[in-house]
Amino acid sequence: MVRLLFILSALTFIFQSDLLSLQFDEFDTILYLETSDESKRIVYGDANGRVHILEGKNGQFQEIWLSEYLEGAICGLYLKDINNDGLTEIIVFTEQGRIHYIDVKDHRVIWSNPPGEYEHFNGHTVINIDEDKQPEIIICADGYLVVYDGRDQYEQWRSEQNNLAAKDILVADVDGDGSREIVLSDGYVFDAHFFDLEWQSPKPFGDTIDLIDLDGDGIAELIGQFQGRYIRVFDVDLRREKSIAQ
Ligand SMILES: [Ca+2]
Ligand SMILES: [Ca+2]
Ligand SMILES: [Ca+2]
Ligand SMILES: [Ca+2]
Repeated sequence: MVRLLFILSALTFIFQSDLLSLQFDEFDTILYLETSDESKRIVYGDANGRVHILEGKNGQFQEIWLSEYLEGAICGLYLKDINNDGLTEIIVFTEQGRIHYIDVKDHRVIWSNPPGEYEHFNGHTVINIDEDKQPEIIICADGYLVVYDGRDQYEQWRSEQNNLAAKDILVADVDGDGSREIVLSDGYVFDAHFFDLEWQSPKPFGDTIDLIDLDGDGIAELIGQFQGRYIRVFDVDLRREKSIAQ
């Protein structure tokens, strides 16, 4: 455990060299926007259902745009070319099951999913997992794991399980077999291509999850954090929590 803490504090130190992006990485609803000129832009979503864009010059930030009410507390923001047209969009998730795409340049809402399509969103990620070039929206919605096409905007798969409550989702090859898995923080591991359930851990992985190869065997360990502090480490390839004695 001492070794783990040492490694984690060393990582924190390295990340601090890029303090601004570290701070934003910690939050699901704050983004740093690159601009072509000297200005810096920050996008954040608040608990009252609005997205704000701030612009900073010479170290001072002021709000240059405020969205309409987007129906539910903002629970996720991503910056991606979601519709594969060569331009980046801001993708917004709200707790009440709404998805909105906002144009980065003129701040128009260019698409929203229908009201009532979903009631509640939990964890989410946006990543390309299949053969079509646009990213997929992978989301824990109303207890299901849902894969939603980013460009054509339809539900392309949903899990049989209807009791999923993942607060965090990641997509990576977590067992070293060369193909990626969708990992849910509440302990489920699905194949990212065929969507088979590969493993259901008897314990949840954490509230938030990440990957670090702690033992240097070339396979990343899954790190789960609870309540912002307590850590569990899992070897997904061995389908067990990493034992302290090893
Ligand atoms: Ca686009
Ligand atoms: Ca795709
Ligand atoms: Ca794998
Ligand atoms: Ca490892």
